[in-house]
Amino acid sequence: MNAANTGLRVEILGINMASQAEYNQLVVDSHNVLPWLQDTSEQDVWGKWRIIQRDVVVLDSFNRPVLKDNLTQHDLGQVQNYNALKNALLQLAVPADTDKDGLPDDWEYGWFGNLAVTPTGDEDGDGADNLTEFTFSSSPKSPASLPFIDGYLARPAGKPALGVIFRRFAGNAAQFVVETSPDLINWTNRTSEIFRVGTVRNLYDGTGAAEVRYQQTSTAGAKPAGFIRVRVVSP
Ligand SMILES: [Ca+2]
Ligand SMILES: [Ca+2]
Ligand SMILES: [Ca+2]
Repeated sequence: MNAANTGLRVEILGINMASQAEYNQLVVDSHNVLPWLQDTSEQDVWGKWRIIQRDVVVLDSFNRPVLKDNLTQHDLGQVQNYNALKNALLQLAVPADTDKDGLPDDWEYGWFGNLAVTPTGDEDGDGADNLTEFTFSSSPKSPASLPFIDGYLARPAGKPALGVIFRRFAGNAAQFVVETSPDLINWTNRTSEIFRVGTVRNLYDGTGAAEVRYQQTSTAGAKPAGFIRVRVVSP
């Protein structure tokens, strides 16, 4: 789903039962394409979510379980079962914003329990407004939690190249354009100058945060000066 609909930010992963670790190799050998996690008796995800074999648990963008389906009872080979699960995933992948203020409902409810907060508000007084805290997936209730963005210097082929790493909300309520410039005047996001390193990595820490890394190509890095900026635009 994620590979086919990159704009939807649907992530699907498998969680093996704690006592069934011996079957992991079987899953690997069967060319499983899903990220595959092993539950443990300490974590007890199966127990906490009351999972039985072949359950599908759908989480919202705050990692809260909102729907459960069982693929033995509802065989996906039946078109109505397939469509029901697909439609539920599609619906949840688009965050609702009832008051149309740019902050998704589940984010507002998750942090504040209501829809009364505003994008320009700064409830924790840390200088980052709520829209910025949401966009970069920091906590709007903790002044110690600020949008995380950091630079680094890489050396592809022995030449210096600037990189940036930042955290973002994993949902698709905002688009991030990362650009580089040799002079702070002319900016570009051409892949000949800057590229994403690896994939967007969901942290699965309950905040909906994902981490992403961009880096100048050796072409951009070879210029006398270089800068990177992260620009956020509405989708
Ligand atoms: Ca809202
Ligand atoms: Ca704040
Ligand atoms: Ca904060």
